[in-house]
Parts: sequence; C-alpha cells; structure tokens
Amino acid sequence: MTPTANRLDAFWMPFTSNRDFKKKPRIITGAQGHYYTADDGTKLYDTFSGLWTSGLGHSHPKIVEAVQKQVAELDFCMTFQMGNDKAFALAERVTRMAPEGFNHCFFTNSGSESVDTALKFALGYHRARGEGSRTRLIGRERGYHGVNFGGMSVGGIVPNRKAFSANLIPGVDHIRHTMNLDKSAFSRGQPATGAHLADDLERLVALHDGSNIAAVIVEPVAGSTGVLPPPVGYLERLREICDQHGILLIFDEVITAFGRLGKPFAAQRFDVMPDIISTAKGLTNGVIPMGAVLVRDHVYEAFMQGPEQMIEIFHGYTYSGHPVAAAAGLAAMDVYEDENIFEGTQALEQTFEDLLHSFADHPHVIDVRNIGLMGAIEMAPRDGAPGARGMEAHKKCFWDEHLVIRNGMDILQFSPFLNANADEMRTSFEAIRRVLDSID
Ligand code: PXG
Repeated sequence: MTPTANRLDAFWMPFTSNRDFKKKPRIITGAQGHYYTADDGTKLYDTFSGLWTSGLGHSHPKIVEAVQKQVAELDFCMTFQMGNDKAFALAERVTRMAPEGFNHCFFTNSGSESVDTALKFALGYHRARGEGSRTRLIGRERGYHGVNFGGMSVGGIVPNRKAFSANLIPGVDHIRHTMNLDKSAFSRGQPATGAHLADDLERLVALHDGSNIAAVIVEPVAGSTGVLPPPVGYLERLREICDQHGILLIFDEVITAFGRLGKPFAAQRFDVMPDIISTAKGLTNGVIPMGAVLVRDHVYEAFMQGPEQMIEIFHGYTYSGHPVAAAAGLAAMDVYEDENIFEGTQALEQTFEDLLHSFADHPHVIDVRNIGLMGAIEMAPRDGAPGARGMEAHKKCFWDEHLVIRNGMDILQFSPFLNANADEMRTSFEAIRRVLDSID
C-alpha cells in the first residue's frame, strides 16, 4: 500500500461514501473568509458556510485571536464543582441574546449532545414537579436531531434509523412532516397551507393521553431533510396544543440559532416561544465544537429544589463550558453584535430567494424552498438511481466550478454566509446552473 492510500484509509469519514471518496478525494488544507483552499492550491467558494456552522466566514480574525489568547491563558479547567470565567460570560451573553425568559444555559460539545441534554431536561422537569408519568417524547417525520440514541429516536430520517431500529429508545412517537409538493411546491418562505398538520399532535394526545407526554421536539425550519419552512400558523398551533396538555415544546435550533433567519433565534423570527432550545454550530462559528441548551426560567427553577449541597442534575460532559470553546463563542457574539450581522442577513434574504427561485424553470428541478439564509433546490431523482444526480452535481461543482455545495441525495442545500457578498452569491448560482445544465 502506498503511503498516500494508507493515509486516506485510516480516517473512517462520517456521513461519507468512504470508498468512492478515497478514489478521488476532495481535500481542503485552508480556509479564509468565504473561500476554502484545496490541497492543490485551488480556491473554492463555500456556499454552505462550513456545515451550517461558519456564518461569519472562515478564520474570522477576532475569533482566531480570542482562541489563540485563551489557549495560552487557560487551556482547560473542569466545570464540575469549579468554573472558568469564560463559560459564565458566554452563558450570560447567549441568554441576553435569547428570547425573554431564557435566562439559563447548559453547555455541550455538539448538536447531538444538546438534543439529548434537552430531552433529559424535559423528562427531569416533569419528574421534579411530581409528574413522573410524563415520559413519552414526540418528534416529527423527516426531523434531524443528531445521531445519539435520543436524537436518533426522535429523529425521522429513515436511513439514519433503519440499522438501529430495534434499539431506538422506547416511548417515542412522531407527528407528520410538513412537506407537500402538490400544494406548496415553489413556495417563497413559509408555505401558506399546512398549519393543520400540527393537529396531528392531537392524535397522539388522544392515543396516549396528554398526561403521559413529556415533550415535543421539532426544528422550527427542518434543515437536513432539505429545508422545510413551517407552514404559516403551524408553530403557533403546536405551541397551543402543548400548552393545553402541559407538554414542553423544544425547538432544535442547531441550524437556525445565531442569525440564519436574520434574528438571533428562530423563536424570535416566528414569535413562538418554546420551553427549551438546543443549539450548537453558530455558537462558536464552528471554530471550536460547542453546543448550548437554553431553558426558560420555569424549567430551571423546577430543578433548583432540595438540599443545596446536592447536585441538581446528574448530567454533564467533561468539556461542558470548555474555556477555549467559550472564548471562541464570546468572540463570535462580539462579531454578531459589533458588525450588525443579523441586519446584513435580513438585507441579503431577498437576493438569495430570487437566485434560488430562478431555478424553478430548470428541467431537473421539482421544488425550490427557502427562508432566511436557508435554501434548497430539489431535483427529481434519476430512474433507479436516487441520489446520483445530486452527487454528480456536488462533484462537478467542486472540480469544474471550484464551488463547495452540499447535497442530501438529490436535494441541493444552501447556507450562504450571513455576511455574504451579493455578487459572489450571484456568481455561484450561475456556476450551479452551468452544472445542472451539463448533467443528465
Ligand atoms: N440538530 C439539528 C437540527 C442539526 O441540524 C444536529 C442536531 C446534530 O448536531 P451535531 O453537531 O451533533 O452534528 C444537527 C446537525 C446537513 C447536515 O447536511 C446537518 C447536520 C449534520 C450533518 C449534516 O444538513 N446538522
């Protein structure tokens, strides 16, 4: 085996067709602003902000500086029965940016950990209040909540679940997804119809009795499944049904938090307040892995009972509130605020929407969906080869147009930089059109 082949073989890559990738790898060695650099020196424009992570651009100088300084000053300190200044400061900053009443924040290292933490908080909340019968968790078809056992179980993406079907956590149900190509294809922003799909929650309440249900978890805009904005009135209806039955509502904002919808949180954009919010990605601009779970006061207060010397929740990660990650998060918060990032994002939304919808006439395209700076172009699958067209588009963009795009099967997903340049955005979509024109 050649040293090169050996080098590539050692890394078992996540969510990747390893054998196909390693035949002709796409390897990145640098990133600056809105461009990656490949191992042959080529510069590539990034249409996906990392993996929905890096809205401020790569290697933002203020975040780089904060991380360099922090790692030399305090590299690590446990946060079990001790603390570091940066974690407290970041929790304060994030809760200040959050909707009113979200005054407490628990740190994790990823979106998957945030989701499983949020689910545990929901179960613990009811138990602490003497409603231990509330154990059932409800997710939604096509939802993505990470890959740990809790998140995988409430998730609704079949390939992620099918190999583990017998081992999903018990007591989980799913409401229907909101995708409707017949009625809502090519909607701009929130589809006008579909609020009634939230009533599916009533079906599960009738089946199990509301007193057995702990929480409902949804992405306010489903991301990984190919960008599904909520129909008008849908999230409001979910909130209403949860309130009627004492069920907690969890928004999984791993993608939507920190500006992707032009507001710090999707809860603010839609003006619907959940009880718990899970986040990650944009919290540190993707620079250091970190997630956070935000809870409203009533959730936190439910745990703050019993003898004061007792640990209130037996949950946490070695790296919860890691000082270097927290320093990256603090610098990211500074940039979001000092550079008025969210206003800039709002200003870009229309341009992005128009560019995406210019693909509506393309023969491969069966739907275009968007909201904020989240967008998807769905192509019809080739006969007998689902995913092939999307993957070919991804590879052609990379090799021929020096463009990084993300495809989930035949759906092209876009997550432009929150501070993208409109001309670069336009140029990137011209390149994507050339690619779609060139493939079968
Ligand atoms: N919840 C949501 C809503 C997510 O989007 C996670 C949880 C899990 O986060 P971690 O950090 O554990 O990966 C995510 C992650 C895609 C794609 O192509 C999106 C994610 C992950 C992989 C691919 O859209 N989001």
